Amino acid sequence: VDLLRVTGTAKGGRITREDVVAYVKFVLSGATTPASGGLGFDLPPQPKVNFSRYGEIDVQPLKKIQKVSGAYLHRNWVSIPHVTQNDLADTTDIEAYRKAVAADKGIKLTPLVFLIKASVAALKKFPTFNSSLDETRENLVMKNYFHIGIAVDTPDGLVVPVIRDCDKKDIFELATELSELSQKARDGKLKPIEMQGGCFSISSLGGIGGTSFTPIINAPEVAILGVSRSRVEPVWDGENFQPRTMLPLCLSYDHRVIDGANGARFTRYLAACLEDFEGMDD
Ligand code: CAO
Repeated sequence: VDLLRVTGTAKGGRITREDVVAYVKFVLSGATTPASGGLGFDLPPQPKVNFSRYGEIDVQPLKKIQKVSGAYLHRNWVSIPHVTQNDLADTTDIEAYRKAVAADKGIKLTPLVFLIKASVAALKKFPTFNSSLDETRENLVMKNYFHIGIAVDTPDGLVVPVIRDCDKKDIFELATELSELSQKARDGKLKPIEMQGGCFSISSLGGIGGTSFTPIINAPEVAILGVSRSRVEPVWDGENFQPRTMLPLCLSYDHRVIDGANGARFTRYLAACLEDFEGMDD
């Protein structure tokens, strides 16, 4: 077995005996073949380049989190057929509500907590999005719980803590937990269990900017919601242009499990939940 082809699941990406056995079973199942010319990604090796020949350089080792998460991101990107569905949600009413809550109660809510609630509502309406392919790839494991992973940018790299049972928490509880978990993530104090068991992930770059992007699915989940920065746009209401706050949604889904029509339906439903957030039924 060429160990370069085996993904290690132990601490620090180390390859265990079980990883090798699983790899051999996978190849023997005929799911793919490492043979040249097949789909085994028999690519030329990364070239060794002496960059200092062209100018001054510094070499910085990758951080531990980058090395571990990089291997998984790479695996997920090449092994899952991603499709990204884009839509816009009108969050004008949410913005007004956020401002009112901040003024009345002094509590700061970001759009993310509403996105968590809307995601739970959409996962309930479209249960296939709350599933995982099992290791045989012949069964879907449907989940009756709603744990949402949130991508958090830390000085050491990307981590995804999981907020459990989001269906049982209101937006204020979610805001408190989100702030505690993201602080723990930035302090490097998350325990492994706090990053496990997610059903669906949200990657919000709205606090930074951008109009859309393609988030990478966090396997074994089958979909992830990317969120870009909302902005006020003129929206035609049939008679006039109205200034409305529009939030860009970018849903990547696993096309082996979810077809395009349901990808569009899920995203539209999620947007509709945000547009009518007070009537949101989760
Ligand atoms: N549109 C417009 N404004 C937004 C917004 C959006 N979609 N999302 C957040 N904002 C605003 C917030 O309201 C806040 O504004 P104020 O300070 O004026 O109230 C500001 O942007 C900063 O928000 P935040 O980023 O601190 O908070 P959050 O709850 O939106 O996100 C967290 C929390 C932890 C997810 C975020 O800090 C983070 O780490 N994001 C990066 C995630 C990431 O790296 N994803 C990529 C993964 S793939 O490589």
